[in-house]
Amino acid sequence: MYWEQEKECLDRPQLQQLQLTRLQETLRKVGATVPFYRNTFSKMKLDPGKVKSLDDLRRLPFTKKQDLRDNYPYGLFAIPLREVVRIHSSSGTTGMATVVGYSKNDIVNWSNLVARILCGAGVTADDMIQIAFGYGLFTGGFGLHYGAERLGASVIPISAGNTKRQIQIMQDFKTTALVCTPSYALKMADVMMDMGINPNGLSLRFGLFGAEPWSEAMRIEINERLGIRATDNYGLSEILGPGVAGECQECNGLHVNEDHFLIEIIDPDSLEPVAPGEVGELVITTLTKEAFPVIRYRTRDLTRLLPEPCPCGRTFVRVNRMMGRSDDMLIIKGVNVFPTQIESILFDVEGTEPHYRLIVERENNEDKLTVMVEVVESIFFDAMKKQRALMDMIKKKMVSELGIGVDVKLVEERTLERFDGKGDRVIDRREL
Ligand code: DLL
Repeated sequence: MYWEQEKECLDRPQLQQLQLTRLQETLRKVGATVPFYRNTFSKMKLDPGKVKSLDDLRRLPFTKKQDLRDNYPYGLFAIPLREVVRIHSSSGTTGMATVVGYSKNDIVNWSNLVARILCGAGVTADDMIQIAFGYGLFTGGFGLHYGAERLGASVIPISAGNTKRQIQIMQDFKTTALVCTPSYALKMADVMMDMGINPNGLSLRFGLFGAEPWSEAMRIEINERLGIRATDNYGLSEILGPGVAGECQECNGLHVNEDHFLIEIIDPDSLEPVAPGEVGELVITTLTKEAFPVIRYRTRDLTRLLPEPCPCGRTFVRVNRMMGRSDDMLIIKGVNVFPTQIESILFDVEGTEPHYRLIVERENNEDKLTVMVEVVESIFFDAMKKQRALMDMIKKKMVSELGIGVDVKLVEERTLERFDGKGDRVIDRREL
């Protein structure tokens, strides 16, 4: 099922030609209208008019989050404010907020791209979509909302939070597709249990989850508990919001909307491209954005290309689910560890619940990682022996799969805080 088959299945040479034309146009525009780009190009003695192939992209400068902050709020806009019809802003969890804008045409493209992702995931105009992302400056709520309407589906714009009401509405309004963060989907599954509602009795069939990293193990958990098929979709405010990439029904990597975005995967240290299939930082250049075009944006998100053709027939390249952001990477005793790796290990252990926290401390100049994980009631109240066996098993798995020793603390079900939006499972006390 395609939303725009003629585009999503373009053959490579045609797609590359389209990308090149759009890249040239974008460079011409930012060179003419955005002082930041004009100055950077001239400092590097770069004539954007001389970009004649997609490979020339590598000569262009990167744009970083700091550049957006330095130009707060409107310095990087490429059109006059009076032509801007929407403003969004990133949450600013890692520092000062950044501001992005959209022209009328940008909103049309954005809606189309999100509709594409919904359609790729199997959602149709017949679906009833409950959007449990926050509506507001965050791009999740409005982005998915416009995309769902564009598809012709029915939208329930409930926004995030008030979980019992979400579930009541899901039941009464016969929601077929749930849109939120994977963390919130897990919380909903818990609350459903508390309310005595069997998810199999609901009309729910699809879950479209994104806005934060999650593991394959978490997908399986959500699918089983909610009786749905969960797909992953990715995006970021600086580039568009949701709509940059999404999984098709193969559920094996996210197709990048390559007619609108040019991607590279680079080594974050050398800034050179990694070998195809190697993990690196995703870098994105927008090809059609009018209000807020960005050249070679360093997302900090780590992934790898899946270069094999997808059985679905789309030719847009797939990237593997994000491992996390480079800022999320924990360095424990010199070993690099991503929270999603720990999540995968924990979710595979019988007797644990899919809720955990990672606490990093420094004791006697040594890093110490404590994994707090909820366990099922039968184990928590069971003999010490069983608890000890479970703790030992988790420790052993961590050593063999990650190469680090960890402390494990088993906690009672429902003791760790749940999340309505993006989850935050790491407490790093080392800098305190
Ligand atoms: O989270 C946009 C979005 C909304 C995407 C709804 C998908 C669905 P920001 O708040 O700017 O925008 O955060 C962007 O979130 O750089 C990633 O680190 C992370 N992220 C987003 N989607 C995924 C995903 C929205 N599917 C930042 N997997 C990005 C992993 C994700 N991380």
